[in-house]
Amino acid sequence: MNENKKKTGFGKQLAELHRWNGWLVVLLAVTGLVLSWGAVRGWLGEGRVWIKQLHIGVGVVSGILLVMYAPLMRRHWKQIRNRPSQKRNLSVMLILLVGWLLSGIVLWQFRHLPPRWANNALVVHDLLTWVGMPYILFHSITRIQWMRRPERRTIRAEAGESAEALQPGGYRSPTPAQWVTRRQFLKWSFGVAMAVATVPPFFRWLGTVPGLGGASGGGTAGGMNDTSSGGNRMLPEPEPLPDSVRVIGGGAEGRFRVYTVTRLPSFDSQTWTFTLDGLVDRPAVWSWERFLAIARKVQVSDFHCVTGWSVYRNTWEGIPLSELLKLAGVNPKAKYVKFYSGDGEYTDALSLEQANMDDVMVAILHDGKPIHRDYGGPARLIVPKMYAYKSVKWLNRIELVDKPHTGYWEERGYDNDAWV
Ligand SMILES: Nc1nc2c(c(=O)[nH]1)N[C@H]1C(S)=C(S)[C@@H](COP(=O)(O)O)O[C@H]1N2
Ligand SMILES: [Mo]
Repeated sequence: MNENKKKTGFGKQLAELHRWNGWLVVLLAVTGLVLSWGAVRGWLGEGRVWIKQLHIGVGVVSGILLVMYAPLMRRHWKQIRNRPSQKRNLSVMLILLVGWLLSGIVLWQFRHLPPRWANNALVVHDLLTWVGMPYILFHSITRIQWMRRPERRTIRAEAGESAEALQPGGYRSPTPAQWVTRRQFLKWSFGVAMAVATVPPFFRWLGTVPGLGGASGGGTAGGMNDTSSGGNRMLPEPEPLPDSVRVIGGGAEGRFRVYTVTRLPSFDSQTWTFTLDGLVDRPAVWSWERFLAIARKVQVSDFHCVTGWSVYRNTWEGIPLSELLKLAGVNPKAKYVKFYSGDGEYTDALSLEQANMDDVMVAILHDGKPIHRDYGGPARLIVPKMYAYKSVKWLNRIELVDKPHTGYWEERGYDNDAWV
């Protein structure tokens, strides 16, 4: 009696944890998918920062749940020792939850950790999602009542059926054949539908993982050297410096994720111009050809996105911003440098002092190739010491101003202080 009561309490506790865990995973899945969905990043704006906080908060709560479950685990495992499918389920869920939790903590605290950790954690977090989400969906959908007990819906007891065959409520168990067919059918058709839905995006994702078909050592990020019709039409092509030709960084390690807050813009050397104006002595507008005539330098630097990915040892060739500013003659009234993207939407700014750091560059080549349209070509800003939201893509205007300017992402909640 006593023993029985205890068991019910234990079972209730487990059921409660299971239910909570279920809802938390749903919340994490929804917020996580929104966060990783590049296309909505632009119009989410500030909302993205909120969703990220929510995702982290829910993640922490699910970690607490795991800690609460830990002391119950031994007993739970004993209880299901004769049920292989439940044991498999439990193991998979624990691996998923612990993996998500640990990689999530790294992504959350990445500012305090070496950048390579964050990169790997992001791959682990994504991979677990690709494997785990279909698994969990399958697990929960095939376990809802209607799937588990198809007899309840369909196989009503015929009048006059023998009483022992009846279950409470006047239903009877299906014959094994009926049961297996319906259940298997639903399960398998659901499984196939899910495979069809997840396999293609999974392979697209695989292509973005460094070392797994994604650009790794020596590779320029997927078609970054592609100057064909899909991208820009910038002629003549820039003549790379010897250090660029030799790719002194050894080839970028990692892969850029293409970000934009507008539709991807395209540029043509016939119409493209680069403007430097505002509080300067000699404002200038360069054509592509004249822009290419300005002396360039080559640098090797790492590139860090605040969302957790990095690309290491990029060999950038371009005009050091300090040289460009010298060329224009900065007026003493100027305090800030404002950057405009040719997408017509994105802007950012640096203080004059930050802008004069020697590795801030208007880059036009990456690993010896013209920067592809998708990655900000023909010219993009590079601020290696700061998170890449400062690195304005499709840069086509620099203005010297006397008041601070709040950039696109800063306007939407990002820190104006973007030091890596
Ligand atoms: N014009 C423009 N510049 C931009 C962005 C953008 O959306 N539009 N995203 C910024 C952010 S947050 C990052 S991480 C990098 C991404 O560069 P990539 O798209 O070449 O990987 O560009 C930065 N510059
Ligand atoms: Mo970013």
